[in-house]
Amino acid sequence: MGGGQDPTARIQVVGNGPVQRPVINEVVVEPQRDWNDSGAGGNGTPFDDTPGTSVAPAAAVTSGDQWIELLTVTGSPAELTNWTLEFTTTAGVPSVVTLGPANLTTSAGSPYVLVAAPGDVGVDSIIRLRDTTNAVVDEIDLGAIQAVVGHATGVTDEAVARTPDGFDSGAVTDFTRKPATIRKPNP
Ligand SMILES: [Ca+2]
Ligand SMILES: [Ca+2]
Ligand SMILES: [Ca+2]
Repeated sequence: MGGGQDPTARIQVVGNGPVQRPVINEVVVEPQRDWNDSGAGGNGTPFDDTPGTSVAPAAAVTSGDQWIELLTVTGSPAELTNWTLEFTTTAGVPSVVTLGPANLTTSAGSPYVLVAAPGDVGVDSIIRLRDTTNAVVDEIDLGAIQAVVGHATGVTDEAVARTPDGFDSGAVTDFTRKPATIRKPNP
């Protein structure tokens, strides 16, 4: 927690700051919880706000529990269909995931759209969102962000999240470590 936590400054940023969509809003690439409900204690619906009860380190918490939350305009898969998400895997291999209804998790009435288990995202990867013309719509550099905010140490700092929610000035400092808020506004 640094000087950026001053509540007055935060209110000013919400009112005047750049908010554009879609953006990569929150990322969990060092999962601390069993988001895909592969172990005990979940509700049987993967990647909702009732994960399994296992907490890392645990056999049920793996790269299969990673997720990337996008804040969109419509919340519909149509907005992102045939867009791509690029990242580097933990093995250092470039990976491109083409988005569509099959790999986007949406919630009725919500602009938050989830890419669940995109595939072994390297913890210091650059993540890029490209539209159907291959233009980069958003890009985040986890290595640069984590050089500032550090790596996940537990459930209370599991996520790298835009703060305030959706805020995008292009700076590393748009992101802080937070408890995960999957498919919901960042606190
Ligand atoms: Ca799991
Ligand atoms: Ca669940
Ligand atoms: Ca969130």
